[in-house]
Amino acid sequence: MTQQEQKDHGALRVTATQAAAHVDPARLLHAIAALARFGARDDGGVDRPALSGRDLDARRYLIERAHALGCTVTTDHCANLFIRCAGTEDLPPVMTGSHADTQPSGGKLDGCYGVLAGLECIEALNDAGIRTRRPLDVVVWTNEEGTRFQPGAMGSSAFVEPALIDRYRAVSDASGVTLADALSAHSDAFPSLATRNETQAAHAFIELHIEQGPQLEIAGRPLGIVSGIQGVRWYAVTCTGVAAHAGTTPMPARRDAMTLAIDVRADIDAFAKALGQHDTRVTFGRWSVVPNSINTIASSVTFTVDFRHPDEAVLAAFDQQIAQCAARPDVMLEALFSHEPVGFDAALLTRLGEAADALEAPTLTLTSGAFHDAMYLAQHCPTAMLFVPSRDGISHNPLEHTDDDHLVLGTRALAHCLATLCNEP
Ligand code: HGY
Ligand code: MN
Ligand code: MN
Repeated sequence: MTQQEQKDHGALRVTATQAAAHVDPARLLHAIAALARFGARDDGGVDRPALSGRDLDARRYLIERAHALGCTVTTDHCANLFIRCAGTEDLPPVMTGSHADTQPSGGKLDGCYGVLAGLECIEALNDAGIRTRRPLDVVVWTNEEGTRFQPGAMGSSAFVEPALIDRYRAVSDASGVTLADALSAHSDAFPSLATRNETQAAHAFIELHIEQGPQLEIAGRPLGIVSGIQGVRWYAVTCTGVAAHAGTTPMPARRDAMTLAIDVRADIDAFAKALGQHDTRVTFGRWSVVPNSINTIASSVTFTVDFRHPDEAVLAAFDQQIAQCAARPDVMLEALFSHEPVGFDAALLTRLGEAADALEAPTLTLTSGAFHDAMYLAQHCPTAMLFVPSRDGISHNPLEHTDDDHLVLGTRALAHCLATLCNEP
């Protein structure tokens, strides 16, 4: 390194350290509690479906907070929110952020923590009087969870592959509301939001998220450097039978859709575990039964399959086997979502490691079991993720919890990394 480069490098580190030091724990924790009020459940969890009224209220809170920070807010064709802290130069932005929609019985942190930590980093930069060269965008990606509208990660995927939006707009939720309806309700709620007109790819995307698993806690490490995300497959299986009276219909005369569904589920469970061995994650999370009456034999049963694995070949074999398994009378298979395993950018992982070192925080390098918007952003620009521990590895559950000092440490590491990236040439 030349003398000047060494001087610049030193100045960058000082700025990054100052940004990290100005993260305000009370302000961060207050924001987490405030956002959790939108869709708060009695059991301490959060139920905030994507683009629901509660989600629009939460977005209003985030937009108001962004404007109070001196940021501009724009949106796009999938209602992603881009909260921009201006840079001193017209350079491609650094992006951070996550999602604000939750599971029906979700926690306060999944996605929300990454959005609020991003806003906290902007506030810390302001408090430290730091103006960065590059703009910093904190993004709220729409419908990451995919529970209201399938597939998941709609906002980030429609950002990197704009043509997807046409298919997405036709998707409807359980009550028949289409994404197109929900998007126009969003435009009606925020008529003055300008459309993002950024043409250049971002300089980098860093997503801070809770691990949602037990690895960091078991290893006793407060920060996780996430090297990649395992692959995912979502399917819906519909089994058809004939509705009939539960009391009068002899067993041999029945065509019970539930009996067929339980049989198909057992086959899928068996080959998923055989294919993926120890790394298999297979879940049959949502069931819908028609007519769903205690004394009528089911005429139709639809259940979902969520399969995850780090190996692309296993995922491809699963696709083949589930198609074979469904090729039988009265069974219909629908593919809902598919993403291959993703590896993150090595240089960004180094930056995250430097941030952790600067904060003297031990780290663990791991692969994410959950998918995240970062899996799509990796197509758009250099991308990486940072994790903090989840107590007992619990998530997608009102008991989801991360210790305050870990939440603060993760935000300080994010601030350090963003300040560095935003001042890179
Ligand atoms: O399902 C997932 O992995 C994410 O939490 N939505
Ligand atoms: Mn998430
Ligand atoms: Mn989630």
